[in-house]
Amino acid sequence: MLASGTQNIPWQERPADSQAPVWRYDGNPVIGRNPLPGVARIFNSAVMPFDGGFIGVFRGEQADGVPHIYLGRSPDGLRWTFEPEPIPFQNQEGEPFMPPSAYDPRLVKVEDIYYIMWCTDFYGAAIGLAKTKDFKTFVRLENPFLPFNRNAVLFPRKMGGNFVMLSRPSDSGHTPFGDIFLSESPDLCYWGKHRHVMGRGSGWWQMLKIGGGAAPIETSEGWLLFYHGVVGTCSGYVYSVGGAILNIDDPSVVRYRCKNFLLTPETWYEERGFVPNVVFPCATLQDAATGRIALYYGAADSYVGLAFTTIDIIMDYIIKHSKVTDGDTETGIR
Ligand code: BMA
Repeated sequence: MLASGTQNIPWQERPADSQAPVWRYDGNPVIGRNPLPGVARIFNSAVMPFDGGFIGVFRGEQADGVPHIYLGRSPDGLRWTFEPEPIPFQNQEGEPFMPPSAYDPRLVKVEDIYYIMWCTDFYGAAIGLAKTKDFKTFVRLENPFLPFNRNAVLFPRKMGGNFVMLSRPSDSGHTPFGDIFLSESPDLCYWGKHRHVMGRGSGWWQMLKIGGGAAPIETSEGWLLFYHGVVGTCSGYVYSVGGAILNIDDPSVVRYRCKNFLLTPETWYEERGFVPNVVFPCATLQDAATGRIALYYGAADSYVGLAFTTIDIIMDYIIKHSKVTDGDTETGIR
């Protein structure tokens, strides 16, 4: 059962002839090429219900090749309009404070504040963090971690009085390794109590590296996490979507982890693009009343795709095909 959610999320039933745990929207890609002047591609982006509709932070690849985060709004989660300029971040003194570049944003609401996490340039790839209450003023907070790190995502509520954030320590390049860790903070400034959550493995599609995806979803079985898993093939990396269920009180402990991918590149917009063979989950919308889940993912570093599942289908599938390792099930401190 889902702990919370919103109504009127985008939805399509699973095709009658399909047994897939996650199925694609038949109108994909939701966001195509050249979505606004000066932006060649939008992908790897996160959305959230807001003000009776939906709002999102979008990775916009500018025509000069530099990525920045653009704000988008939608009445239905499908048709998006974007602000023409990147989000104008400011520091805590109210002065402009733009990151040199910003990509792969996630968006999470904790209590009554919205937080944006992204991969920033902090003398190398690292996590950037900002907050907003109204999507008008965006205040940058301290960068949580030292370089190099990517794929940060906050849990949507505090645990034991602390914020909890997943991240994936990395290098500053294409990172041929990587496990998911979590860290806690009482104030979003000082971070500690670092724990290993899970490593690559259990399935060839995720044997090179993994990274957090959408904000974990609270369910009666634990935190449902959609993440990405990567394999290095003869012709490059292939990114798939994986699923795990983390212990609700101590999410460094993995209860179930699906040995099968949930979604892997197989359509033209996933296999063909700026970086072929990438499905990269960044956000979900969920409806607690119906159990419906809409999953937003980047496709081939070129498009935004949308897929669907239900809480019952996805939990059954993950539990039925679960294979956890000792590294997954331990608290993750050495
Ligand atoms: C990763 C990130 C993602 C990207 C992926 C595939 O390292 O940079 O933004 O989607 O590579 O290119």
